[in-house]
Amino acid sequence: MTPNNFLGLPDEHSNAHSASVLILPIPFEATVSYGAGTRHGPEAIIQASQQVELYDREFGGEPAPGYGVHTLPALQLAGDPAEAVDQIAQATAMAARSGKLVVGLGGEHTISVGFGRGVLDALGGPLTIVQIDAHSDLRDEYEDSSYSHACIARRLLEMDGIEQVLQLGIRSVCQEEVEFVRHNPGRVRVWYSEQVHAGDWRSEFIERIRGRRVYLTIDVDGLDPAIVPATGTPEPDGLTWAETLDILRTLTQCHGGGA
Ligand SMILES: [Mn+2]
Repeated sequence: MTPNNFLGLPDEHSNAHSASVLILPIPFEATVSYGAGTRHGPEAIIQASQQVELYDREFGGEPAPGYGVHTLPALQLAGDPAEAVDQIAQATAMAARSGKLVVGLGGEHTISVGFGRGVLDALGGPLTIVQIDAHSDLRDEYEDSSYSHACIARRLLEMDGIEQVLQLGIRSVCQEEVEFVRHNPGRVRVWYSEQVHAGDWRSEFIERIRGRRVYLTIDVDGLDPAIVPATGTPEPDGLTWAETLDILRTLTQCHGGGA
């Protein structure tokens, strides 16, 4: 029987002691505004991961068993977003203090506020956020909640130690967000989807991440809904799979460490 962990790895490649990657399932759902089901996300990703070939054509081998990937127990979260964000921050900080690479699986995008705070608590700043998303998430408040999934980049930018947020694949913004970006050019940089399609992001992106520690957050709606239809807030003209991999490759080749 396949072990029920990320990628379905046997104990020798998935025990907490020797693994160099930790998967933290964060099944949070409290502020979704349209389609629902984010609380089932982590378990669905783990189930699907067990169908993936371990052989990676790009690396010419099986990198995951080599690194060792340990799946932590799913967090049991409070329904109140502020309380849940505190719990996520504590669990992330504990995982990040191990020195291993920590990957959080959501859950709605609000989890990134707790995850970012946890990374800062464990490792300190300065930290750059790279956000792949259809939405800027820069509202101060949405549907009476400052912890809404629509506000996560704004909450992250308020934390001491968050140097800048770099957003790629954005298609949907409001007036308030456009003005916020215009007034904070040093701390927020947006590359809209058409700019990524045109290759218009690379040089400045590299310039902004070179040597910096990075927390990468991926909202699945950043990719085109033809690739990831199972999102609560689909927007047309998203990033292709190849563009997304190009961004991830560029990031891993240029940054200076992170989560
Ligand atoms: Mn989004």
